[in-house]
Amino acid sequence: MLSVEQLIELARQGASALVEAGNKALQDYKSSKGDSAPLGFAETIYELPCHFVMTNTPVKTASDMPMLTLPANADLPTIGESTLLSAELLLAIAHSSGQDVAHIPDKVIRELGYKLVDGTIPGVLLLLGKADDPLILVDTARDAQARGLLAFLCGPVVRQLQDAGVELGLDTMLVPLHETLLGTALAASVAVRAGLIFGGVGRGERARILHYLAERVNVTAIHFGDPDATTAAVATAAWLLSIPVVVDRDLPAIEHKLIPAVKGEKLLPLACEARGIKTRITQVDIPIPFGSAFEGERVRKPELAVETGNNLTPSFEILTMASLEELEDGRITIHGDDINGESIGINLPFGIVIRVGGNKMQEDFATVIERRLHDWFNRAMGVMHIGQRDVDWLRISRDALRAGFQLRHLGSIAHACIHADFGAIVDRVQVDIYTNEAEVLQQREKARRIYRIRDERLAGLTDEAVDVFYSCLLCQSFAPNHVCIVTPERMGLCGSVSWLDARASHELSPTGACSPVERGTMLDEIKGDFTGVNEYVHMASHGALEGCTLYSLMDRPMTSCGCFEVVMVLAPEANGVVVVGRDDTVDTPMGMGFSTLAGTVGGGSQVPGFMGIGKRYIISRKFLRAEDGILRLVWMPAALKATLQEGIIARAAELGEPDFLTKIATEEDVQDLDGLLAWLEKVKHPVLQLKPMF
Ligand code: SF4
Ligand code: NI
Ligand code: CU1
Repeated sequence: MLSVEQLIELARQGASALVEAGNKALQDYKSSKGDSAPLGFAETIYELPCHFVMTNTPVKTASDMPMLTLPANADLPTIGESTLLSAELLLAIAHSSGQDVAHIPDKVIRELGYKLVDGTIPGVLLLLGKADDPLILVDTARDAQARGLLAFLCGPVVRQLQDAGVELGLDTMLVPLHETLLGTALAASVAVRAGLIFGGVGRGERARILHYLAERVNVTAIHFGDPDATTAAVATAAWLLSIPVVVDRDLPAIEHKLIPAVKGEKLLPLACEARGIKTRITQVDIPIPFGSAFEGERVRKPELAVETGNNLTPSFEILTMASLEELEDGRITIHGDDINGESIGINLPFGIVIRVGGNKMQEDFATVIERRLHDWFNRAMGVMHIGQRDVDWLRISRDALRAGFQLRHLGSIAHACIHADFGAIVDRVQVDIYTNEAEVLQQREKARRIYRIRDERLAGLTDEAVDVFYSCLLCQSFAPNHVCIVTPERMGLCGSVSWLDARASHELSPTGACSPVERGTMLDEIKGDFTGVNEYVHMASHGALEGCTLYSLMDRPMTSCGCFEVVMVLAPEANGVVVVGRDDTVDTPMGMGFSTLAGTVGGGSQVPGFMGIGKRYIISRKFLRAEDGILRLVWMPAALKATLQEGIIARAAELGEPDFLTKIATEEDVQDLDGLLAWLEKVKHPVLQLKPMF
């Protein structure tokens, strides 16, 4: 067995070879492409992210990049850092030379943010090396999926999993990064950007990022196979970032760093335990794999066996509350035929009626639970669910069918998941599934009446109509001082937490992320300035903030953690605001796209003139109320405008501008700021008449 000293010596050799390779590649890149050739990764504003946060040297071009070094007497962290920076440089050069490098864009990290904070993704796993027995590797990967871990793969394991027929990609949460261990730098890049995007860490803040990673980012690693110099060097890089490495070889144990699994233990539980990652598996009695890792998976035409809805057949789903006496827990009834192994290529009418009861259950929570059906159904491998209510749409794959999956299993999924996630308020779950057209149509009429009643209730649910608002502090796990105040007319900036969600979440776990926030005394109605809110925000932000207003962009706006759906910024020259969403690929007239603008506002900071918001807030009556509401909107991407058009027309009409929609410029109308200003004149945009914003 290697001694610790021998391992460190090995790491030193590995790091030294990587440093040399990095420097040589940089030289070659400069001589072939020139000193001013661009160097870096696409779709990130953080250049070479590890380099960005570890050093103070901005890098845009090849000549900006300093030579890498490794002092002769380097200690472990220094060896790790040199390894990390060399690996990142090598990949950046490959990327800048046009090679395919699996770099993860900033916006994907923002998107993952909510899943990381709400525990859907409990941690990140690196699978490295080459497994002796591919079956053990497949088993580990499947286990990781069942636990909802986000797994990054580097080295021969990528090939091994592909050969075993395991589907890889972000959709399945098994993300191949590189065929060598260099890919570890791409995983590190994701981890450090969590700190840059959510944690408010800035360029060159080396000590802060290392502290942040140690405290807040749960990454663990498993290495398969014999270690060589590169492996040892990569391990030191992992340790620098507080990532423990579990190995399947007889190596010396180093506390919190190197954990040999030699007694036949399962690798994954060991790796999770080493980093304190708590995973929870919801046991569902169905014949196909089930886990949050499959949520993003698609069922495409060639694999399709059974389809419901999608305008081909009538379809609906609804969850209602019933009294305990009416319900028999776990009872699932199929009205009509269920599918079976023969049901290839059929379209089926489909309705699912779920009734739940419990002593703490409230009518309002029914919609909260109903909306989760989408996530839960998608967790079954080979089942794809889209939409909700009476525009829901299911696809079931041939593989799932062959494995014995039937519609009644959707009932099993709902039953198990409701108990697991809403056990504190729901005691009994009963499911009825309809597949014959007449009954589906009849039940759908009933469901539609309930949707209507719910919509009316929701429309009446204004900020003034409720006693309390709610906080959401989920994102504090990444953005320590961030506080969302969630009101009926302003949902959390991630777009996933409405006032009803927050209320249900408080009911489920009274000491959890959401608490009631009393208004206190009203200081300013238009701005939404309340003493109770201010006191709460001061306390919950650990004194970082004096408070925040609910409806103003300019005066103490709400903080932004980093997972916002849309960023809104002041365009001073235009006397208005511009919004751009995470999915929008277009640049604003100021020449900056979503990522660049988003980079100015993350980390739980309060920046007047910049704010992250939920998409639907744009069409709320409380949107920007202190600054004349939606009439301040001067530019937005065409796609976002199309999504929200009905709401925009309605809000603007209430403010006396029925034709307002056509006055908001998009990328199709203007290219730059001058173009925007000319446009505003041309369409007689209402901002021309409004008072200056500051
Ligand atoms: Fe994070 Fe706010 Fe969404 Fe809660 S509501 S998850 S704090 S963004
Ligand atoms: Ni039960
Ligand atoms: Cu967030």
